[in-house]
Formats: sequence, structure tokens, C-alpha cells
Amino acid sequence: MSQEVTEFEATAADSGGRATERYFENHATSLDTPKERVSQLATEVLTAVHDVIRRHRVTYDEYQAVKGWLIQVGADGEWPLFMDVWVEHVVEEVATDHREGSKGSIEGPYYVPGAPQLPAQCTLPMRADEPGTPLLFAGQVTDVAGQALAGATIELWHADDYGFYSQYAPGLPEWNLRGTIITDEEGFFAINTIQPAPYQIPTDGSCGKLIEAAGWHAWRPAHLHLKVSAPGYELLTAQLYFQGDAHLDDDIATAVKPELVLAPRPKADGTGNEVTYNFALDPARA
Ligand code: MBD
Ligand code: FE
Repeated sequence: MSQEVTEFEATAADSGGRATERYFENHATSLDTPKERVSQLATEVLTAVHDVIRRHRVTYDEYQAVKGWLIQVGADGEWPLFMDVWVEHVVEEVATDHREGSKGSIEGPYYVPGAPQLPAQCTLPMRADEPGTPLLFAGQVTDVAGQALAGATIELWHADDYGFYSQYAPGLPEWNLRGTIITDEEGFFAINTIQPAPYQIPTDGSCGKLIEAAGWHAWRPAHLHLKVSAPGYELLTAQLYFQGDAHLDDDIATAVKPELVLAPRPKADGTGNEVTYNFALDPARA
């Protein structure tokens, strides 16, 4: 008889491979960028690398070690993880610096479009014995003037109590802790889920090797991922964190903003925690 594979058997190469596959499913890999812009950006990136080599007198041994490491990042499927942990936060900063509504944050490598649609008051898909503290996450979606947005879409996804994401670790139900929630006539939502746990990016792959070699740590604070949208408004991609988390100030992915920290309180009936958070969407730009 074959043994059931569980989430605890997750490997960096496994989740990396899935993230790499998913990347190619969801993204166009060609963009009609003018030659002048490609040349300028590529030249400046390469020049920055050359400058580091000169400034620090990088040796042939170091050059070959880096080359091997880069090859292995690809072999592990960890380019999505590498890019989203160490680069995406600056792209997000530039892309959203005009906004007046809610702050956003990076998408990260574990988003999956098309999660089951749920009404404004709902429970995220989860196992019957899903471990973790229950969390009631409620609020309202409005525009920047405070006008309620009925029928807005909230895509919510997060890791389980052990830090694993469905579809990226084995053994989890396909849509575990992932849902697409539609706000009610007054823009409200109230979602039952569990509070995710602090999370370490995979330590047994190439990104983990870099972290270990540099003496860094692999932690992200516990977080909820969201995409909030409504026709005529800018898509808000965000993460929400939890007050008191040990890694709010040293997130390996540099994706925490003070406006994104939740302070849940115990529910009066003793069945877990609850918290309110409201989203204000910026109008789409012409
Ligand atoms: C995550 O769960 C995440 O959100 C990011 C940004 C990077 C790695 C793992
Ligand atoms: Fe995440």
C-alpha cells in the first residue's frame, strides 16, 4: 500500500517547481518593450554588477560559485521565490506610489487565480480538523471617498498553521485556505478562517543556501494575502500581518507596512479571534 504524502514532506524543489509552472500558466513571457528601454535597463543592471566586482575584487572562485548557485536556483524552480522575496517589494513600491487608498504589498509566489467563489459571509475552504486559532476577518470595501462598493471581489489566500500553502505543498486539499469572496450590497464581508502562523521560506533549496551562507534568517511574519478589486478601480494586492509578530521588523521579503498590521481580539463567545479591516480602492487610471 502506498503511503499518503503529507504537507510535512514538502521540499523546496517541489514548491519551487510548482511555482515555476504556475508562473508560466499565468503570465505572458513576452512584452513589447522598446529596444532603447531594454538596452538601458540591461546595461545599468550589468554595470551595477561590474561595479560590485571591482569594488570588492570578486575572485574567480567566487564568480564560479555564484554561477553554480544561479544555475541551481533555476534547477530548483526557485526563481519565482527569489524574485518575489528580494525584488518584488520595490516594483510594488514604484507601481503604487500614486495611490490614495489602502496600502498594498507584494503578491509573492503562491497566488492561484480561480479559487472557489463565496458569499460575503462565509468560511474559507478548510479541512474538518484544520489546526490553528479561528479568525473572523470582517470589514468593508469602499472607494477613496468612503462610498461602499457592493459586489467587490476579495481573493484571500494564506498558509496553514504549519506555514504551508495549498497547491504548493503535497497532501493539502486543492483550495485549502483559498477563496474568492464577493462583498454584499453595502460592501461588507465577514470571513471565517484560521490565523496563519509565522512562515519560513523553504530552507532546503537555493534561496535557503543563500540565506544560510549570508547568515540571514528565512522568516516572514504570519500573513494573509489579498487581492481586492471592483470594476473601474485599481486592483489592490495586499498582505495583512498580526500585531506582536516577532518578524514585523525583519521580514525576509521586506513587505510589511505599518498600515497593514492587524490587532485581532478574542471573540466574546470564546471561539477564537476577530478583527475588522476596511479597504479603500483607488479609481482606475485612464
Ligand atoms: C511567501 O508566503 C510569501 O508571501 C512571499 C512574498 C515569499 C515567499 C513566501
Ligand atoms: Fe505568503
